[in-house]
Amino acid sequence: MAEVYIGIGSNLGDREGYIRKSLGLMNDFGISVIRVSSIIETEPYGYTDQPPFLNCLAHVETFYSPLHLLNALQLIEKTLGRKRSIRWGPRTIDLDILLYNSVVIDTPRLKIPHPDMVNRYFVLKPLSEIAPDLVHPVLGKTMTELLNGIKT
Ligand code: A4P
Ligand code: MG
Repeated sequence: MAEVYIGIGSNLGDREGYIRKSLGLMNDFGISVIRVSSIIETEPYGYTDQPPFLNCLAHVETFYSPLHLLNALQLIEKTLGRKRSIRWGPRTIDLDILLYNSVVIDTPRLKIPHPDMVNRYFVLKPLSEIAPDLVHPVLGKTMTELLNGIKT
């Protein structure tokens, strides 16, 4: 059984509804949701000409391998009407694998830990809420330390 943290974001339509539905679909797909962080509203990061996001994070347990998990999450995104257009652009739902046990993967299709998570408030804030002492497998720092590192 793997311990996994999944970043969830939505900035189109009924944002909270899409987040709730994605959590229900994860459970249906054998991705057991253990805990969900608070939902926070954040300004768009990267491509900024788009509506604000609702972001949160789910701690899940699953028997899926990392690649199978990615496939399942992409199927859930598709089910909830996600259309891939511009990179970092608006979306009904975005499900990113942030951490999978202490696994490190660096392939074009899948990168774990998520390479940009350490720069993102909307990832580190909820991680610090539900897993403050969890250690980043590459950087060796806790989520709280990483969050403090990006505060100006
Ligand atoms: N991929 C590689 N590693 C992973 C991983 N760990 N988890 C690949 C999920 N997918 C991973 O993603 C493109 C490809 O990344 C996938 O096909 C998969 O094979 P995508 O979801 O199709 O496209 P994207 O989300 O537009 O691109 P990207 O680079 O994944 O963007 P992010 O990192 O998802 O960022 N601002 C705020 N405030 N809140 C947000 O949630 N999100 C984004 C998107 C930008 N700005 C934001 C937010
Ligand atoms: Mg994504």
